[in-house]
Amino acid sequence: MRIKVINPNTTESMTRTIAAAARAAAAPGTEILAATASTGPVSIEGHYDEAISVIGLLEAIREGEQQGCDGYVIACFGDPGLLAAREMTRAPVLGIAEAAMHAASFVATGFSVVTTLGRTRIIAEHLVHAYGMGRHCRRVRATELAVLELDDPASDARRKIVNECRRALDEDGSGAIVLGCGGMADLARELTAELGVPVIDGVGVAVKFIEALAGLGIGTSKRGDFAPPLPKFYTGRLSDMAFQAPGKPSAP
Ligand code: 2AL
Repeated sequence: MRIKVINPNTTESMTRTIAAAARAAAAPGTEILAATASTGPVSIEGHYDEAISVIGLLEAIREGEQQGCDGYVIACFGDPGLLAAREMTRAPVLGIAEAAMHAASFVATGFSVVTTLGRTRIIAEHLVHAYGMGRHCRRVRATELAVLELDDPASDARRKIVNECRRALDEDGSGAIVLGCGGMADLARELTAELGVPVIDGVGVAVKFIEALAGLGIGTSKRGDFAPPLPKFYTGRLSDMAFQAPGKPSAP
């Protein structure tokens, strides 16, 4: 099985962290293709960043369809472009926020999300509601760390994340923690041991969920809104983003 794990920001070192977490989770027969968005912001910390990052993400999905991928993981906690990506493929596509929240709901009656900036906390709160996770998520907490601080070994990021996780356990009544950034993917196992509760990274669980879905032959429905994008011309700078159904000749 071949799973493509896409970092929608353009920071290669963060893709390496994400790829290592994906490979650590993958079954022996699973090949992980790790990809970095070819265009867009170096970190995704708001709605504007997300909107621009989706172009590189969708290009990586398009390439993945040529690479014979059996599933895709969107490795940014805002799950940017998730629904658009699902239109492009029959393979399952999971975002790390939805995967981590669902996993947390299986192992605790309540969880807290520990994320980066206050503004991304608000985005994560939107996702909690979009995914129907309001009954399970006790609170979304911000560490006020910038995404690229997670990628800087000299930063104080780990200590700040651990402290926020401890506050979540003390104050929120949560039984599990969801790590709210792709750049935190390397912390899940050691923080689980340190804190004594499940600390969940969405990259690892998304890989396992894709293995389960694809292994059972379950793909993205092509009925309704996840049907392939309608054939049409796109104009201007993004004209080459017009969707080409597999096997169809290109437009003149
Ligand atoms: C993210 C993430 O996971 N990667 C990125 O660039 N921004 N989202 C976040 N909440 O920090």
